[in-house]
Amino acid sequence: MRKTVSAAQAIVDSLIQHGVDTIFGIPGVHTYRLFDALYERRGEIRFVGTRHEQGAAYMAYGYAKSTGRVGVYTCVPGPGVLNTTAALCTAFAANASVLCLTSEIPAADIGRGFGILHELPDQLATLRSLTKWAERIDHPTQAPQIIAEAFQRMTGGRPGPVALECPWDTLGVTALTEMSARTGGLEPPPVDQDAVESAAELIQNSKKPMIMVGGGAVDAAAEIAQLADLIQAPVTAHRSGRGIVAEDTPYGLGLAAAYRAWSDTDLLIAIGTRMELQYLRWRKLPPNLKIVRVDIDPRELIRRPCDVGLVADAKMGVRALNASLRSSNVSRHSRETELMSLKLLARSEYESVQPQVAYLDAIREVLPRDGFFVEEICQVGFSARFAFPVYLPRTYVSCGYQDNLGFGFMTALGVKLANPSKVVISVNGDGGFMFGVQELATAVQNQIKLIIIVFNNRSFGNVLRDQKALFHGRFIGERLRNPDFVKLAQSFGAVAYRAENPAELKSSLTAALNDNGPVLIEVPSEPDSEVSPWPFLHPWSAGR
Ligand SMILES: Cc1ncc(C[n+]2csc(CCOP(=O)(O)OP(=O)(O)O)c2C)c(N)n1
Repeated sequence: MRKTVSAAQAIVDSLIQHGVDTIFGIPGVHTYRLFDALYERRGEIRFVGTRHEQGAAYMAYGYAKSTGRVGVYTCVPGPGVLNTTAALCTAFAANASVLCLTSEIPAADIGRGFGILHELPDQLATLRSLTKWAERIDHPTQAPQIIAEAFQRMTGGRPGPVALECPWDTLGVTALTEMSARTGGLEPPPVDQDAVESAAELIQNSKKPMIMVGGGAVDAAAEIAQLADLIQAPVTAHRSGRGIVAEDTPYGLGLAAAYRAWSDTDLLIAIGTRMELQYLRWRKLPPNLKIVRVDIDPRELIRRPCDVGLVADAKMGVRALNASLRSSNVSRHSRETELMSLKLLARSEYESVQPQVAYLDAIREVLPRDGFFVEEICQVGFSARFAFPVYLPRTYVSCGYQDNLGFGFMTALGVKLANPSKVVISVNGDGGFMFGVQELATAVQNQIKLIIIVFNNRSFGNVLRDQKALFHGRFIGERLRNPDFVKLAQSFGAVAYRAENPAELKSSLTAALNDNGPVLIEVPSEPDSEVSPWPFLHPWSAGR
């Protein structure tokens, strides 16, 4: 359909055509036209205003990461864009389809250094260095096609963030525009049957295979469960792949239990994962280990070579592998008893990581199976990576390898907005929570029923412990003087509780399920009162 529209109208129309129902952000003079176009379509696309651009970008990240759909935010150019870069690099790290929609100085002035409001030397180059793809929309007639391409790039192949900028004046330029653009995802690569047969052969020759799944495998849960059953292999994950196989079933192995099986493993089947856990954390590869990889991103097979590499969508690749194994009647003895006892052994080992494990148990008892847990860079968050069982794909939301302090609370708001009928719990340290504390206002204003736990040890606890252990107590920059978190949350208009121990946390969480709007629960403790979770995350450095 052709219409005379402004670039701003064409952009908003294209977003709606691609199914976008929510956009996070903050307006400014460069984007007024865009906001006016959003106002015209306010019945079809919801705008959620935030108190800082980083909040908008993290919310878009949480929206994308928890659903697999595209999360969209908008901000002014220059400082506005730069305020979102930690979230953009997180989206890149964790393969999330996030669209950054921004503006520019007037088109004819770009790159000329006049010193115009919010000017950067080369914003497009900056955005290109942080995303999978970035482009400028120079005219309304280009908007539908460029947005279609943006969606294709965000969701096709390995997902990732994309940025688009449309200059301040261009947003208001009108032209007769073809509104329907060619859309559609990228075709997945064809599955190479020869590679499938070679992988199947390695699998048949293995005695103790292990399957490692990452974020690239979240949509292949059924196929992976079949593979695990066929070859009696445990399935483990580090962060984004958690819950693909439920961790309360014999074959879903948390990383602490999986580490116990690692030295005997003779074949690693890595599906949609960088294998960061094995290469950077476990480090020591078992002698004679063979590796089969299934990955849609061919560059992965170059980064970390393997014995057989299958460039494929996880679902299609594993389905082909299963068919090949079935046709050769592979059959294995059950490893259920062995795997269940590994789980018990691991639990008895990490039981010592207190009080985090007791708090995580309390959260798990209250959070429904399909509820979301958003971790943080804090003692409870780190411990959750091995001590908080996950049951469904996408329900454990992490920031991938960036480990950027403060991402959690803001991300969790986006998770809750995208999954309004599900319970969402965000765990935070006092340090990380204060990175996004202003978004309590967004939570209250939009009645976002998120449960926020703040574990307040009055310190950057991880730094404190490191300085004590590695620098003989030469403490610097580790102590935090905090507000009263309960009063602070109440002053924003949120419900707030204080819980002094795991039992109190459990009852506060139970109460929170029935409260309206956001709830903050503060859990106070003394500095340096947590047992280190690191021996379970970096066992090589702890000599394990
Ligand atoms: C963006 C960013 N800044 C700094 C750090 C370094 N860092 C890692 S953990 C940590 C302390 C976290 O403190 P808090 O949130 O209070 O959690 P705790 O460790 O006390 O449980 C810091 C400063 C980081 N990972 N990311």
